[in-house]
Amino acid sequence: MQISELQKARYGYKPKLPQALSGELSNIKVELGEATGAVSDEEELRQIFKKTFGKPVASFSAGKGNLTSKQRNVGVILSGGQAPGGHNVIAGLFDGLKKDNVSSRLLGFAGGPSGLIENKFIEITPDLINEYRNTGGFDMIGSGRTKIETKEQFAAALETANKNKLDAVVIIGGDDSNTNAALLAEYFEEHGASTSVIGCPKTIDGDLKNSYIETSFGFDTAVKTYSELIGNIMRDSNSAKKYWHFIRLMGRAASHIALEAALQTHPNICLISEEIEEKRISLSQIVEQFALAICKRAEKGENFGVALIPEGLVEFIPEMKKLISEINDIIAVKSAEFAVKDSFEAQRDFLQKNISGESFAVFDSIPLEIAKQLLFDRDSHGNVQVSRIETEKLIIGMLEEKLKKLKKDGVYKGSFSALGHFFGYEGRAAAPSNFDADYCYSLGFSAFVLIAAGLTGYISSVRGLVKPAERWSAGGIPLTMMMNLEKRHGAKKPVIKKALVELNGKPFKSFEAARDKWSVETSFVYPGAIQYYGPSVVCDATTITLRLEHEVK
Ligand code: FBP
Repeated sequence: MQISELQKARYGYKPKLPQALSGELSNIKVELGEATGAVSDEEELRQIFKKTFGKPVASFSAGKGNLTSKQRNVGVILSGGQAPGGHNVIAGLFDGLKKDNVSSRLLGFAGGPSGLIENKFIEITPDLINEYRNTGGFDMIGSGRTKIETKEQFAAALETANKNKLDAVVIIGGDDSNTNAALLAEYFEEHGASTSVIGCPKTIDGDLKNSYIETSFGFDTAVKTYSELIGNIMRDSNSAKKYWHFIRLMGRAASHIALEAALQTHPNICLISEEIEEKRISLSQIVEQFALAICKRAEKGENFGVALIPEGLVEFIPEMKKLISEINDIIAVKSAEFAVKDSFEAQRDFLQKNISGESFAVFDSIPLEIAKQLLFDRDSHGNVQVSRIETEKLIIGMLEEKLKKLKKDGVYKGSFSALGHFFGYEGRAAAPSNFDADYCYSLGFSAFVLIAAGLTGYISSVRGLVKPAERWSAGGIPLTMMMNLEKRHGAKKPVIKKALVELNGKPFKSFEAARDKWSVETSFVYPGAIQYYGPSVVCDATTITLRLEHEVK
């Protein structure tokens, strides 16, 4: 592998740790608080998690230490989509383990949770970890979306843990993977295993957050990368003054990425899926909103602009949501029958017979390419893969029709040339910002401290993130504390509650207050590339979302 000069320089970056974790291990004191509850459905959850429900919140401080020091074998798993900083979580965990006992071993399970089930791993050595410090991607050990759900899979995971004499398994993942971590912790306890399970909050989508998890790692870097690209497009658009750019941004369900990118760059339009759902705005109303802004700008002679569209939008537009849910259900129930429909026409006939007339009319009204994308393979949870649905093209197509009509009616006199973009994968594996490099390293180190404190069923929690890293506070919270019951495939299941954009939260309110101005005036901001070296105010800044949600005035 050829290594760039920047990457070589980044190998030398020393991630910052909260003060409580930066001294001798013998000076780390773990304190346990009161017993905890859950988001809701406490009684049912208590029955499901008989051994692990209700544990106390753990916090770390500098003082007379109470960690157990010994040689340990620990396994680590990267689960789900890539997020910048994953390698630093592993580095923090590795350094904690080795600082305690150089003979401790860290096994990286290959390709996600399936590595644990199939006992496939590589041992993480000092040379290997040094090659990946402060780098993006998950390529050191790979990732995957396998869910540990069958009895056989749980038993195989236990067998791997026993065979390798694992003291702990650390699962680095999003809401689903951490739900899985909670179930695994319970299973290990139930079977008298001496392996603990610790989670770490990962996902660029930013939807794994609550009062103890201020942000998931990777969000900061991914959104800064997208904002740089959006800013570049804005500058191009403002130079040539001839294109409207429609940019779809990743975020499978929540619109946190689109909202933060809007706060960073001030686009003419940014849709927020949660608002579309709450106000029950239809697809044609969305197109009307777009057309209005385009007409107003055209009146000022500005036939260009930039619009941001969250990836998950289609599932939040009421009529599309209904259509997708009916398609998901019928494909799940009649999977064998659907699988043999080998042409779009055959699939369309199948839908006509099996979904409501209302939803079929919606299906038939959308452009053919998009209709085909709605029928692509489902993910492992039976959901449509929104990253493969080109919503920006859907909106551009409908807008072209609408503007043609408005022109005919003499309402619109401008010219409309549109370009579509999708920013997703290019931000997920970016080299972590200083914030993510520090945050991830601290999360990994905290995971080690939770293990050394003999805890299981916890997620690593680092807080106070708008302060300098040295003043962050670290600890762990019980995974069950973030849970409730939700309906999945017809049955109620314990899950970690997804944090969507709150319409009364400060980030949305701040966007709402500015968006009318942005829609007509050219108010673009060009954030530029992530800076690793230079003044702290530039290099260590967090996201605007974090600042608005947590900054103490
Ligand atoms: P995680 O929730 O696993 O972090 O992944 C999120 C995400 O990056 C979404 O933004 C996107 O919709 C999805 O992954 C794409 O999935 P895949 O990697 O399977 O194409």
